[in-house]
Formats: sequence, C-alpha cells, structure tokens
Amino acid sequence: MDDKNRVVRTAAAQMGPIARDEPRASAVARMIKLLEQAARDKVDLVVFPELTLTSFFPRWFMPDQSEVDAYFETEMPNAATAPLFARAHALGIAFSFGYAEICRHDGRLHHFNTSILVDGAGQIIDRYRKVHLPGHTNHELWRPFQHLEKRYFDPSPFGFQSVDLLGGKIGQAICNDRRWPETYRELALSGAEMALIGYNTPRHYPPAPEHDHLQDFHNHLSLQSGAYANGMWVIGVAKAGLEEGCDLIGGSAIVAPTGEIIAQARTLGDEIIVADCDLARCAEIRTNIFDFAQHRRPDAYKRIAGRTAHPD
Ligand code: CDT
Repeated sequence: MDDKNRVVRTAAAQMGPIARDEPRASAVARMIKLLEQAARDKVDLVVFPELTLTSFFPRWFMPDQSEVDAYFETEMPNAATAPLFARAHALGIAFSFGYAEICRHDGRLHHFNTSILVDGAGQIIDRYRKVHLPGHTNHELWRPFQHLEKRYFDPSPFGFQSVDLLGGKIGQAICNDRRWPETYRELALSGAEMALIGYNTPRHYPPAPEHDHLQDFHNHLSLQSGAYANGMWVIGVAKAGLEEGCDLIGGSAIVAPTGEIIAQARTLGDEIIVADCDLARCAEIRTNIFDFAQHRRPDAYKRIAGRTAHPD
C-alpha cells in the first residue's frame, strides 16, 4: 500500500440530548441531517456516539426487564435505522454508531453495549461490544442518578479488533474504554490506525464529586494520551447536553497521532466537526518514539494480562 496521502476525511457527529420518550425515528432523522451536512463537506466517514438511538437509559433503575429490553435492538439494520443505512449508502459514506444490542452467543441471549462500523456500500464490517462496563449493579438510592451498565449489559468476551476500511485499519471502543490505556494498545497491536470512540459522560460523578470539574480535562487527557502513545488517530464523539436532568459533557474531538486536538466541538448539541485524517501520519510516532518492534518490552508487562484484581 502506498503510505503517502492516505487521507480519510472524518466527521465526529456529536449529538445533543435524547429525551426518554424520543422515538428512534427522531434520533435517526437527526443522524441523517448530520450525515447530509457531512456529505456536503465531502466526508468519507461519520462517527456517531455511544447509544445513539435512545436516551442514556442506564441512569434509570428499571425492575421490569421488559422495560429495559425496550431500549435494545434485536437486529441491525432494522425498521428504525434502515433510512440511515439507505441514505449513507446513497451518499457512499461509511459510518459508525452505538446502540444497545440483544444477540445470541454461545447458546444464550446477551445484552451488549455495541458499536457498529458500516462501509460506504451499507455493509456492517465490524461489531464491537464494550469491554469496560462502568457503574454498578444494584439500585443505589443515594445517587442522584444511576449508572447501571453493570446491571443491564454483559461485558464483551470478544476484546478489541480492527478492520480494513478506506485504505487503512480502523477499530472501535466505547466511552469508559477510552480511559484505559490497554484499549488503545490492544487496538494498536491489532493494527488500528484510527480508533472511533463514542461516549455519554455525566459531568457529575457521584462517588467522587470533587472530580466533577475535571471531566472535560480527563476526557481529552485520555483521548490525547491514547492517540500519542499508540500513534493513531482518535475520534471521540459525545452525546452531550442536558439529557433528562443529567448534564453530559461535550468536547467531541479529533485527535492526531501526535496527541494534538485537530478539531473540537463548540456546542453541547447536534454538531459535526471535520478533519482530514492522514493515516500515513501514524508512522511519525510508530517509526520513532513508539516503534513497538524496537522498544516495546512485553516480557516486562506480564501482570497486565494476568489478572483483573490487584494482588495483596
Ligand atoms: N458511558 C460511560 O461509560 N460513561 C462513563 C461515566 C463514568 S463512570 C460512571 C465514562 O467513563 O465516561
């Protein structure tokens, strides 16, 4: 492959709040509007946030599983999202978005927090299921709002991967994954030159409210350090704004392999930001300071893959 000029014109399509009673058709119509805006900008790839089709429902404790399941999709595309697939196909634009997925795996039904990547011909070419599920399992009444991802989703057994698209290798991760250095390193080791990461991040973190003022900083710190230490483009995309009384940060950003923010959202609503992401620029980092083959020392990193708890 010619490593010169592998530019993927990429849009981060930030979404504003989605109301609890907002139908999927409305969210999809908003997505199509952003897609068409991106098309006017000659974009190749549009990246939407985590759980794009509905309100961020893990903030509510729902004792009735059928009420929970109503937020999930059992097939993709489906009637609600078909117009998005059709429009993107007509425009020849690749896109990714997150949704709650029920699927059969290993003989039983699983609930995953999922993100798919769709190519310009409308084919789903990658399905990523969230590895790091934050929050808690039980209804905790002391919190002003819940974060029940550990209750409503199964952690992914599939790990991280990247796929061929637009002349490069592209991988996905979801929200809390972006805070973990292992996410980017796993993606980079799978060959990823660009990571697509949607998020829903409340400004208020009930267990440590003294960190609330650092939410935007920690968001960019994670995206930028992940990009730099792995020599990859990182596209961070928020669902932002005041959603059902919960303040979600914005700050969607396109980060270069040098760790620099190239484009950043200014609002907390539906907004696209666009950048020409030259995948050949990954080599600036990967053939120098982070030349994995030359300088990585996996023999010294055995604990990383060996256990999930700290040894006492
Ligand atoms: N969606 C998601 O993963 N949000 C978390 C919120 C903090 S943990 C309760 C995040 O890491 O942004």
